[in-house]
Amino acid sequence: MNKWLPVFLFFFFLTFYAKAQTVLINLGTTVVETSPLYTTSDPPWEMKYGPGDSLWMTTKNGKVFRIHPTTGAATLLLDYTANVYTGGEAGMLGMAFHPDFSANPYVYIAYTYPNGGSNQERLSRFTYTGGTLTGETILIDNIAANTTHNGSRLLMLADNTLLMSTGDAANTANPQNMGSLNGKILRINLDGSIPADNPIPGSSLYSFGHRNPQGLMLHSNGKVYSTEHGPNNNDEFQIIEKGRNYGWPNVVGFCDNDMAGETAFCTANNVKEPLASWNPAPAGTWAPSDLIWYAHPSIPELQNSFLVAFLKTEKVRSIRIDAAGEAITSQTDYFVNQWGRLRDITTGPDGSIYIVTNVNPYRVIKIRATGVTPVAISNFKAICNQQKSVLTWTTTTELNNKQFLLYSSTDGVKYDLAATIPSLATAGNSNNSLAYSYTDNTNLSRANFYKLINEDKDGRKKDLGIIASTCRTNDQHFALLPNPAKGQSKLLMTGVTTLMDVKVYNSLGQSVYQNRSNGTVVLPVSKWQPGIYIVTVLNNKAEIVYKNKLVVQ
Ligand SMILES: [Ca+2]
Ligand SMILES: [Ca+2]
Ligand SMILES: [Ca+2]
Repeated sequence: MNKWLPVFLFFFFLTFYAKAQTVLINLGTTVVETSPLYTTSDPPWEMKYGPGDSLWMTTKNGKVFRIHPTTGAATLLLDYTANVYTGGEAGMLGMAFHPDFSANPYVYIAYTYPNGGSNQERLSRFTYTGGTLTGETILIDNIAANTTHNGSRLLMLADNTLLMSTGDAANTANPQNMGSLNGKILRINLDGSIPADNPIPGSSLYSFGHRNPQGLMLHSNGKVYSTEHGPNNNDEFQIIEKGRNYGWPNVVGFCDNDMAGETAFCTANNVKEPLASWNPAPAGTWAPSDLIWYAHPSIPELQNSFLVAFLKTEKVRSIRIDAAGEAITSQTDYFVNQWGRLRDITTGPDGSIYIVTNVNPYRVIKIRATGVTPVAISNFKAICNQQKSVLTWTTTTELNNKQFLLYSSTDGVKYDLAATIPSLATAGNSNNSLAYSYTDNTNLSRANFYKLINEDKDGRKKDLGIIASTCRTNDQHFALLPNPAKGQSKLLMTGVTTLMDVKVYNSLGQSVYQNRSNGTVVLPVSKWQPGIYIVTVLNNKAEIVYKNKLVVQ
């Protein structure tokens, strides 16, 4: 059973801003500015917003950089390129910081290294001092490494223990083998010792049955969430619990027998199922890398959701969960095919989001909310010119705009579409003021109301306001109420001093009613067949001063 809710793919448009390479993207009600902060030929792997209000980044070839989150200035803190094994997906990978960094300036790093004829992975602690990382202390060693499936995400927990994910190192015998450190999530104290409350005394094993988890995050609800690469299907999003079996290689995704024997194995081993198991059609994987929880209000479209960066599908998925944090309520994709493969994602205290790409030249992309409204207008006005309403407005910005919908109403309550006015902006995008004018050719001798709505190219609509135009002849005002009418309708005349001829015609042009009045005329609608009638009022020069359709039901 596929448990996840439908995915809503949004198509985003771009427009180039004055600043080179800065791209504005309309997420709905929020326009974000995206710009490359840092570009490098060193392939980034882990990026975290960390101590010193900086971005800290490992690169697969064995370097650690600190990057200024505004200027993009980068400082090389560690060059371990001579010590790191970088075959395939291996290299310098996950990183975490001591929670009390000012007192204990420790940076924890997982990397793979050549060891005789084989390749292995370790977790080490470095000390940040004088702008460099020095004094390596090995905390866990001799984890099998391979060109694929090296896990290596690090996550600091609130109880000052550290989680490290390990992959199966392309050996499916590892994850269910309690004697192997591979295909696991490991948990240690910050000095490398084994926490007393680990599930197996004296062992760093925390959970097992993993294939290649490369996303780990701690939610404020206390739960640890993880993404994991599936084989050629069933990428997973799940909650990591102490001592649980996550099924690999006997189970992929849910315990649903899409691979033979899953339910029996799940029952026998108390397998923890994922919250989502992604199976793109017709077949394949999306390849999730790391994930964060985005709580900042500056981008409401993303606020209070997980953001997962994907490699193969080149997108960020926003995942919302229920109050208990145990079920997914919605999933929406953003930034699809915007920057190529995405290796990691992090966020800073001001709500900026940083993404590292997995395409050379590798880039750190900064995403932040702007004050820009997707479509903003000023000076929405209506005047009456020769009994016709002339509406004008000016756009101050247009992003992804398709058209304006102009609705008309005689009473300010019921509105009907009067016109669609296409955007004047090239491709719907403009940062210049554009002037719009529209004349309603309806002959008016009364007040009329107009509502303006903008519709963008993705079908999103935004109400831009309501305005009234007043067309009166000598301050005379006429109204038919109700209209449509059943049984009775009144013609109201105000400001009329001289007697007027009131004439009503049916749809064949035959006169059905005639009267002379300068006040209220009760029309004998109950005597008329249902249909459309024309009500006219003529002054003493036989000029039509009012003409309107009356619908009799
Ligand atoms: Ca990360
Ligand atoms: Ca699993
Ligand atoms: Ca399954």
